[in-house]
Amino acid sequence: MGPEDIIARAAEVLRENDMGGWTRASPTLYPHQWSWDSAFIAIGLAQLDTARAAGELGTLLEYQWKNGKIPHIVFNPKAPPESYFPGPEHWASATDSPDAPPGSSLTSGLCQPPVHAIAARHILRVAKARGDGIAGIREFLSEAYPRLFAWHRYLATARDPEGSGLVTIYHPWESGTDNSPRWTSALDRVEVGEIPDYERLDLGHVPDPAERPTGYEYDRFIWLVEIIKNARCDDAVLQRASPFLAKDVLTSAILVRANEALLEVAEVVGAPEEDRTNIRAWIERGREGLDERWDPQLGLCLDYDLRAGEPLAAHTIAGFAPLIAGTGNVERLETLLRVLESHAFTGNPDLYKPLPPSTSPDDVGFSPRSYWRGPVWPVMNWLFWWSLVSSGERKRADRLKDCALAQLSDGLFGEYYEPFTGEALGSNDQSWTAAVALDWLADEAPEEKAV
Ligand code: 2M8
Repeated sequence: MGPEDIIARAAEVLRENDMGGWTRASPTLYPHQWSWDSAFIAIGLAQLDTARAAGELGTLLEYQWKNGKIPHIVFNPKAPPESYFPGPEHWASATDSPDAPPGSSLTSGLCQPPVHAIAARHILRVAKARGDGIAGIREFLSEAYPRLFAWHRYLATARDPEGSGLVTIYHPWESGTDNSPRWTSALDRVEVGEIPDYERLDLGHVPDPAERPTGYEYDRFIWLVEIIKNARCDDAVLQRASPFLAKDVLTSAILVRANEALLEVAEVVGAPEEDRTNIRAWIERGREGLDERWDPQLGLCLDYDLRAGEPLAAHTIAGFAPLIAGTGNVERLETLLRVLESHAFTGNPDLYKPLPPSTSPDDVGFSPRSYWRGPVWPVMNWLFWWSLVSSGERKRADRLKDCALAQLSDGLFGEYYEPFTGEALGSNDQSWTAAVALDWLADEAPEEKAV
C-alpha cells in the first residue's frame, strides 16, 4: 500500500470510528472515548478537518471534573453493556465524588497522560499553515485554555503534593502502558482483597489471550479500581491509602511538553501573566523531577514506587522520558540516543524493523506478543519521532518515521505489532494508529517546521 492508499484507509478508519463529534478508540475492543487516544486522534484529524479535530478535544473537555481532572474514559451510552469491562455501571459509585461534574456517570475516575495541550497547539499550527479556519480555532482555544490550565494545575498539585515535578498515579491504567514491566514489582506488592465477579470482555475481541494482560494483572487492576471507588477518587485519601502509588516518568515528561504547548496557547488567548509564571515553573520543576529519576547505570529514567520508597527498575520506552520532555543536557541526550540505538532497543538485529519495542527484549519482563510488554506501538513511534524532531535529531526522526510508515503499509492499523515478525496484534483499525499515519503523511507537517 502506497502513501495515498494509507491516507485514504486511515481517513476511512477515523470516519468509521467517528461516533458523531468524538471517536471511539477502536471498533470493538474499545467502544468509548479514551483521554490520550482522543488527543492523538485530534492530531491526526487536524490533517483532515481542523474544526472536527477541535471538536474531538472539546467533547472530552466537557466531561472534565471540578478539580481539573480529565477522565481517562468518557463512556458511550450507546455501547452495549457487554462490550467493555469495567464500564459506566462499574464506575458509578466513584463518580459520586464532590469533584465529579454533572453527567459524570459517564466517566471513569482515573486519568491518563496529558497529551491534550500538545494536540490543541497542533490544531492551531495546522490551521495557520493552511490559512484556513483560524478564527474558529482561536475561539476554540479561548474556551479550551482555562480547562487545559485547570487540568495541568490538577496534575501539578493534587497529583504532586510533594512538589517533585513528577505525577503520581494510583493505577497502571493511568500510565496508559497498563501491563508494562514498569509496574510489575509495585503490582506484586498489592494484596488483592474482595473483588466482584467479573468477565474479561476484552479477551473476546482479540484472537489470542496472550496479547492482553494476564488474569493475575487484571485481578490487581480491578482491586485497585475498588480501592479508588471506595475513596470516591479523593486524591488525599488515595495518597494515604492506595497500595499502588507511583511517580510516572512518561506522564511527567509528556506534561513538560504539554506545558510548553500550553504556554503558547496562553499567548494566543492572552491569558494572565500569573498563569504563564505558573506554567513556566511547572516546566522547570518537571525537568528537575526527571533529573532526579535518572539512572546513570541503565542510561534511562526510572519510575518511582512511593509505597516501597524505591525506583522501579525496568527497560521500557518510558525510560526515554528526558528525550520526550526535551533536555538541554547534551551528554544526557547522547546517552539516551545511544541506549535507544543499542541492542536493548532499536539496535537488536532480530527486530522486524528498527522501531522501539515497548519493553526491551533484554528485560526479564519482555514478552513479544503481550501488549505493553514488548510489542511496537505505532502511536509511541509517533511520540519518539516527534521528540527526536524537537531535539533537533532530524535524520534519526526521518529514519524512524520511514520504518513506522512501512509497517503501516499493511493497511491494518494495528493497535501494536510483534517486534520480530511485524504481525499486527490487539485491535485492528485502532484510531490513534490511523491518526499518526495521517500526521506523518501530511503534505506539509507544520509541527515539524515549528518545533
Ligand atoms: C488500553 O487501556 C485500556 C484501559 O484504559 C484497556 O486495556 O482496556 C491502553 O493501551 C491505553 O493506553 C489506551 O488508552 C486504551 C485505549 O486505546 O487501551
